Amino acid sequence: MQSLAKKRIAVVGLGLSGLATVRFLLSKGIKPVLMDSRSKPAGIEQIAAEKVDGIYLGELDANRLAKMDIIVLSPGLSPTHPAIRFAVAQGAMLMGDVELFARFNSKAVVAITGSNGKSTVTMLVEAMLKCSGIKALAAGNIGLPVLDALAQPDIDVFVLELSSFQLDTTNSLHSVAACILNISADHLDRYAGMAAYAASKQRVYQHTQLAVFNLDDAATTPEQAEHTLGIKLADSDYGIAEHNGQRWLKVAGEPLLPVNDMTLFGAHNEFNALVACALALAAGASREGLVSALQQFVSLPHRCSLVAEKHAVRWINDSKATNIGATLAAIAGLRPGVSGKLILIAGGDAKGADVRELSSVLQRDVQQLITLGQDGPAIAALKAGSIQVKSLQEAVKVAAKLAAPGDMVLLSPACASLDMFKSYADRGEQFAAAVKAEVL
Ligand code: UMA
Ligand code: ADP
Repeated sequence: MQSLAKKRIAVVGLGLSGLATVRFLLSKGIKPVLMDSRSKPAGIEQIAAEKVDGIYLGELDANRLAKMDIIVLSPGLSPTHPAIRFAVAQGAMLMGDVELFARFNSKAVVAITGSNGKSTVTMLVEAMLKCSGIKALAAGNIGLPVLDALAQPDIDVFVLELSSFQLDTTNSLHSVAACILNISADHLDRYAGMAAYAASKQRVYQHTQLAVFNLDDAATTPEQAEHTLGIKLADSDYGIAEHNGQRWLKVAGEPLLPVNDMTLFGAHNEFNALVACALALAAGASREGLVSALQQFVSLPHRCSLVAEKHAVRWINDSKATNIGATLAAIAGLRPGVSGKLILIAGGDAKGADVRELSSVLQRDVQQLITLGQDGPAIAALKAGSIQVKSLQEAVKVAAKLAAPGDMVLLSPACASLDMFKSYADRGEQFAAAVKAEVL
């Protein structure tokens, strides 16, 4: 993008990625116009007004946007916003921060998307590459904006977690390997349906040298890619196989390490580990690097983490389960290890998903359901004897009264947190605090 300096550029959205975009453009000597539909976006005080070409807050001004050559749109805003649509119809070029990254990046990229498991796989790939002596950096949806990552010196491989929102505004990202881990209902408040959501995810395979996909999930099959690698646990090349009397991860046809030597547990994490191995090998990792990373990996917080164990009751925080697929995976992974009742705390903002997909698992694997949040009543209606509460603290109190030795209390909401909390992390922290206050 040699001629960027001569363009009129608007950065729309002043969150983490918008602020990183502003920093990036300023570093190139470009003064962007800034906009945000909120009257007081959190990061506004970080911007020196004299350095930019105007800051416009509140309802997006379609006419001003239409005068732009390029609009860099934040992922939290939909490209179908009427003001954005109008500007694009008038000839403005729309892109996201990941597209801008792609146009300026010259280093290898591994790209990871999916409804669930993205952060775990992203961190695993980064760890595998680092353990192989390769300078890798995880960025994207995981938290570090890609343009901040691009500014860091001496990186060999960028490991990018990409959301469907980011992929919607990305066209020219080249990668050495890319994957869709799985596709289950999520963000249906923004997409017209599952087909549109899946099409957005498929964009990760554009310009990849190796498309890694989930053989058990047809929607992840690459629609266009030169080289593909399908993975499932029962597969013979990348899968789980008996070896020396134990279950081993098998990678590229050879046993890698016993599953019990991994710090991660549950079937979904065995799959995540296999995918991470395939992606990391494609980016130059060694098999020794894969093994070290899998043996040392420290689980990310709020993902099936043990908060407390008291009177033989385990309290598990899976606040990161913000959609139905994640909660189903958590229950499938944890239920076999519970001798008593599974008490599930769920609910929040279901983002337009059909919560009835939880129904059979609620009947079969959950003995007591406690619900909260705006879609709590719809989830409670799926199981007889459910208890609806008004707060997470109340949910913990109710669970503590019902729990007996051998039971597990699992916060795995199947919903976004934003109707009641600042974020999934805030929800997980409030849960942990309530559990500690109640039972420790
Ligand atoms: N917003 C407005 N008006 C605006 C701009 C934003 O109301 O003009 C709202 C959005 O609707 C959203 C919030 O502000 O509720 C933040 O949106 P944003 O686009 O400014 O977000 P950033 O702070 O830039 O963070 C984004 C990703 N957030 C989203 O896609 C919503 C972060 O992923 C990511 O870590 C960060 O860029 C760095 O790359 C978070 C996320 O929730 C974890 N992702 C979703 C998910 O994982 O389900 C997709
Ligand atoms: P993401 O970044 O896509 O939200 P995370 O790695 O943070 O994914 O995991 C979020 C939740 O999704 C976890 O708490 C777990 O319950 C579930 N999960 C993780 N990996 C998978 C997978 N491969 N398939 C289904 N669910 C998964």
